[in-house]
This record gives sequence, structure tokens and C-alpha cells, in this order.
Amino acid sequence: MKEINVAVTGGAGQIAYSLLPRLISGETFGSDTKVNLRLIEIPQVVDKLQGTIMELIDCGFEQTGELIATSDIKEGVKDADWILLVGSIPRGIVIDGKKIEERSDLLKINGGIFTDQGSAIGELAKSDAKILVVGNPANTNALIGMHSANNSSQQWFAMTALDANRAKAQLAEKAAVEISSIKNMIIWGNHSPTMYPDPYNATINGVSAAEVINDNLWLEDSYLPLVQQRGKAVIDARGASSAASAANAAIDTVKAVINPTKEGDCFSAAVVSDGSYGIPEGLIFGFPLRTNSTGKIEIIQGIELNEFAQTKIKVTTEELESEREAVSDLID
Ligand code: NAX
Repeated sequence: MKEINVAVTGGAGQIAYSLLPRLISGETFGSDTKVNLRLIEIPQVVDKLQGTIMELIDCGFEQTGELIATSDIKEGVKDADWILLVGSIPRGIVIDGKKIEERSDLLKINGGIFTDQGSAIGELAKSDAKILVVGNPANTNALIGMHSANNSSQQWFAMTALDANRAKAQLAEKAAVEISSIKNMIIWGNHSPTMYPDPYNATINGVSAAEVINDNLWLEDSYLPLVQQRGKAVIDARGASSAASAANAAIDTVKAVINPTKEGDCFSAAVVSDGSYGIPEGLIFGFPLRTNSTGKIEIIQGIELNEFAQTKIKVTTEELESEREAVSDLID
């Protein structure tokens, strides 16, 4: 069997609980690959990971390699092929008597975490490591991590696949079609309520979804907020944030990165902008991506953006620029 080292932060959190078994079951990295898993948690929580490890052992997957729990990020990411940065400090937490509500405070607090994690990854993870940031604010956390890593042979992603899956599901329901008939679902911009899920370039059985649905009022006034606010709707209904679907999206992203993308399709994730579509260079921005036959990740070019799309993309770009500004001292 081949062997791969995978590190996951936030290992005792709710997303990780759904994610970890699927990383070592053969489903994600293939049945011929043994997965060594390093679970990383803050010191106060790290002991709980022994229980998670017991459960992972009890799953009895053939592909299970070494299972380690640590609160030392350096130990966790050393020689890692994949690093899933799931852990972060949630909005609403009380730190030093202050409730953290403002996005700018959240950006700063998480920023501190991602500088340390980034520099450990840059120094110690494999030179071709792939890093997927799930913890929010995901795009800007990835920006900070990538800067601190300062290792251009590694590749950073922020997760927008959950948004893409939600966007597909809503289109399928509206058009009363199988979800498998929906392709090319692009999430432009930030993983935040300003994201732009693009129904004009998504296709249903090869035809523009907007054309099939033929109801621009619904698309622009109902569909967009439905997708953008779906995370909040889940929290309201479940009393906790999306976990199984977020874990599923992380698995989808890893699979999309390591397998060639089918013709006529794309996958959604945020990567560093090279200036494509006029997006300022250096922002971690949700683009249409494909993995080519040699395993290289490319931003798909030549997608047409109508006036509505351009307006929406401007809003999400401005938000990401202001986030970058708020953490400018961490990425100098
Ligand atoms: P939980 O609060 O259940 O778990 C987070 C875990 O991270 C905790 O166990 C905590 O101790 C750990 N942690 C915090 N700081 C850490 C550090 N420095 N190193 C290692 N571990 C650390 O949250 P969960 O529901 O699992 O969500 C995790 C993150 O995913 C949150 O930031 C959440 O906002 C984000 N999400 C991102 C999504 C996306 O599409 N990009 C969707 C789902 C989710 O909302």
C-alpha cells in the first residue's frame, strides 16, 4: 500500500467527527493508500482525542495507518501531504471577558493562530503539501497561513465546496432534476454571505441553469440569499453549525484536487488570485477550478460574466480586500 500523512486541526470538533472516518476509509485517498492521521487540538482539549482515536480504530478500516493526537502543530504537520485546517475560534466566544462578535476581532484572533500554523507548514510539511482551510473566516485565514508558510511549492485552498453543494441542491430542487445533471457550479469570492453562486454558468444537462429555470427574479432575489444564508438556516434549525455537510464538502474538495476534472465541469474552491477575471492578485478568491491530467490545478479561463455577476463579484471582492486590510500587519 502507498502511504500518506494527513494532519487535521480541530480534531475534536464537530466537523472532524464526521470527517475523520472518511479520511481513513479508503474513500478519499483510494483503497490502495494507507492514511497516517495526525489530529491536532488545543492543549485543553487534546486528551479527548484519545476517545476519537479509539473510535477510529474500532471502525476497522484496512487503510488506517498511524493515529496520533497532539497539541504541537509542528509535530502534527511534519512531512504532511495534506493538512486540513478545520479548527478555529468561533464567533461569540468570550476571551478575556470580551465576547468576540465583530468580524474584525475574529479575523485578528484567528489570524494569530494561522500565522503559527502557516509557518510550521511552510517549514515542515512536504514541499508539495496541499492545505485546505475550513475554519472561518476561511479565505482570510488561508491568506494569512499562506503568507506565513512562505513556501510557493505548497498549495493553499479555502473551502467553498459546501456552498457549491448547497447551490447545486437548490437548483436541482427548483428545476426538479437529478443533482447529477448539474455541472459547472462556481462559487465566486468569499466563503461568506457575499459569495456569488453563479446560476448563469452552472448547467443542467448541458444547458445554462438560468435558461432552464427561466425565472430571473427567483434566481436573483430568492436563490442567491437561500444559498448565501444556508449556513445560518442550518444553525437556526439544528442549534449547531453544519458539520456532516461541511465534512462532506472537505472530502469532495480533496477528491477534486487529486483527481482530474471531467470535461465540461469544474470544482469550486478559493485559491490565490493570479489576476484572473480582474480579481486583485494575492487575494484568496473562489474561482472555477480544474485539475488537469498532470495533476496541476488551473483557474478555468474565459467564463462569461454578465452585468449581474460583475456587480456581485465586485461586492465579494471588496469584502475580501477589506478583510486583507484588517490583517495587513499579519501578512507583511
Ligand atoms: P467546533 O467548535 O465543533 O470545533 C472546532 C475545534 O477546533 C474545537 O475542538 C477547538 O478546540 C479546535 N481548535 C481551536 N483552535 C485550534 C487550534 N489553534 N489548533 C487546533 N485546534 C483548534 O467547530 P466545527 O463545527 O467543527 O467548525 C470548525 C470551523 O469550520 C469553524 O470555524 C466553522 O465556522 C467553520 N466552517 C466552515 C465552513 C466552510 O464551508 N468553509 C462550513 C462549516 C463551518 O461553519
